[in-house]
Amino acid sequence: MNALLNWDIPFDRMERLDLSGMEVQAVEKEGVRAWRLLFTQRPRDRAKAGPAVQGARPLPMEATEGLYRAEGLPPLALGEGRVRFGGLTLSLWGLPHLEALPLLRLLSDGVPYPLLALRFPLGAAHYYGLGERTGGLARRGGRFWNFTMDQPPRPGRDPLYLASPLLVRLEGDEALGFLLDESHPSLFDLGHAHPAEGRVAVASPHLDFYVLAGSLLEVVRGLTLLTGRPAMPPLWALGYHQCRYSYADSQAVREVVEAFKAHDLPLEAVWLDIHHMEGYKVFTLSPHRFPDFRALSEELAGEGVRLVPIVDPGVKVEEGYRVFEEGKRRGVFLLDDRDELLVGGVWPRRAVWPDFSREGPRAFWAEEVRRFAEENGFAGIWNDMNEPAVLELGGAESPDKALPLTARQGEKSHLEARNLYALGMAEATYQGLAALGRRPFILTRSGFPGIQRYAFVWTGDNESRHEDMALSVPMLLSLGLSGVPFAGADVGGFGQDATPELLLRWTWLGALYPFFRNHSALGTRRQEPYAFGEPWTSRMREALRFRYRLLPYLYSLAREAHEEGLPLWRPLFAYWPGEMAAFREDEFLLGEGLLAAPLLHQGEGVREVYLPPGTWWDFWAGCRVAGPALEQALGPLPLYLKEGAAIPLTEPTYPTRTARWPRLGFRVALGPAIRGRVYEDEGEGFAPGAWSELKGAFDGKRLVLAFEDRSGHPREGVWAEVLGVAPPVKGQGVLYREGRLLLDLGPGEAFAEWA
Ligand code: MIG
Repeated sequence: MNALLNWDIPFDRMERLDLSGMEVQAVEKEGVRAWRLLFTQRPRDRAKAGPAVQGARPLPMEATEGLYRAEGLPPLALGEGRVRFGGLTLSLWGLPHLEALPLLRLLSDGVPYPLLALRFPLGAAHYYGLGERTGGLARRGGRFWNFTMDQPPRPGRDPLYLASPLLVRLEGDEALGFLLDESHPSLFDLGHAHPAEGRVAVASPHLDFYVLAGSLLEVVRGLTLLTGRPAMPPLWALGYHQCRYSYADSQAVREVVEAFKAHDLPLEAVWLDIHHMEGYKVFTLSPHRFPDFRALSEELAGEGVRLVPIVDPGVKVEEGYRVFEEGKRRGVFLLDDRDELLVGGVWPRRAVWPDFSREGPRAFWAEEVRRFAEENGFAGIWNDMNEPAVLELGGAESPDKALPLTARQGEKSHLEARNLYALGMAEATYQGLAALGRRPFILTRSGFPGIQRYAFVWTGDNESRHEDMALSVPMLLSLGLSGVPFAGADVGGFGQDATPELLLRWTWLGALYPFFRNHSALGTRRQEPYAFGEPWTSRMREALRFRYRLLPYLYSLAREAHEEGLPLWRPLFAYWPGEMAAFREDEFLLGEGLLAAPLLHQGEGVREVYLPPGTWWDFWAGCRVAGPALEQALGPLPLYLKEGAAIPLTEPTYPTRTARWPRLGFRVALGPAIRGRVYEDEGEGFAPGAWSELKGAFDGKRLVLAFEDRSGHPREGVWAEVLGVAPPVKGQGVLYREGRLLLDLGPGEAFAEWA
């Protein structure tokens, strides 16, 4: 283990620090307001900005006798060695130089306190966030490191690939958001060392901390806007993806594409794992396995199928290999503490790592990405091993598969810059892809707050087990609460052999993942949706087609994430914080209107579903349930619509072309006020799109619906569909068939009346 992570931070040997050195600022970004507390021990850090928060501007504030006020923010009080804000009391602590690990002493410029900490009473609050973690959503009682590490999500493991020093505290219906904007390794201890106390420690000479207040979703939205809005993905990113370690040659890729076609299964992209390269050299293609690459990608493009290659950061050390030679000449690679190239072992054996913390190396990488994608027709890039992970150093295994923390990244040490490695790599990759004039699509394993500006995240090497499928629910919810709305777990499981039952369940759940990709490891049983033959293939097709029906809704939620920073998946307690049962972690809301209760356990045919207060409509059967209630639901994917919700759906067509749906069908759940909306655009590129809106009302007898179409494109039909109602006695634009009421919204309005 890395000495740093294995070190029990000696909280009891810390000294309480006087807060006179603490700088308080009120800041604003895109309408979000927060207090910023900045403690620095080196004058140069006073000008510090970021790494996650960029472009926040100071707000005018008043400070009298330690009381700070700024418009739109609850006041903050600083005094008696404490900071008080919205019911929270923080104190500041420092670990004296001599008490710290030699490594920290070495790398912290001899400041008096190379490790700083905040402490606060946990109170009766719930704690959420901290990104990708195992063990569920609730963080209380645990301790969590922020140190990017190539560690698969297994029970009890921490940290994992992505660092996220971002926490949400929820008490009643009031939330506080905390963002520790420091890339140095940090620890959030939420009642582990002491049951009543929260401790945030960072191995850094400065501590930069943001706090904001609001409802849970306001705070999440605020944290996301502070760290940057999620990029708007192209439509195809939300379709179905097929991956394997590895589809190792042209033949294998063609077979997959043909099988999807033959079985009438939708497919957006085939992913190329490390075997596409020549000798594991990034930005190369094996001439033996892919002799006709351009022809292959053009042929697939004709079928609406894209290719996404893996690009790892480790660059092979080899004379005559352009990326290595050119990179070396331009000084882009990480250096060791003696200023020599840092060489380590990863797939290509001897490799070096670009220093993405600097502008020059990012520009170099962006250029490689642009060329590689352009020449070969790649639609996106998949970044793996970007913690960065190293398998061997100096003939031995490196602790935690990490590079030495003393390695140099320009002015910074790897200790400081490590957690930002994937963020810098994604930024560079984004620039490279953006140069092609399309919306960049990147998938990353590692990250830091802000990663959502550039990339989707997947949760790494899970296994083909029901437990791993179930774990993906709180993991994705937590990523969403931590500002990363676009995420997915490997559907079917990466390691171990999938069974058809597991794959089917996971494919239904995956149909709701913000990112939907089936992936499996070298040597495991094949698990494409057709791999198990009938009747499985047909059942998988149903799940995949459901995903495609849902695309207008998913795409609209993606737009909402982009515009407002709200996650696609939301825990029930975001809306019902006063309900105990809303804290369960095996259900979630997709947007605001659709509640999902996936079947997550082996052999389970029926499950219990908690429905919060209000009226709910079974999405499939159309029956009405009055909440709060515990329902027994049957598979394959229990879903409920909230009263008044109107969810835009379409007919499943693939390959996807544009996010303009000539045929739209809103699934409507009756309620006094009905609201739905759909966002449409080209699904690609940068031309503006439009929100169209459905509004209506139901008073128990009369249902009126109006559709305002702002899309500007021709429609073949816009319908609203209501399940579980009796035939109406009167109406306009209505059709009734087998318990389903259809209202034709083509003319703009329709109504139905019952006696
Ligand atoms: O150590 O590229 O998480 O998705 O297939 C294995 C091979 C390296 C780890 C990734 C996985 C990928 C695999 N990679």
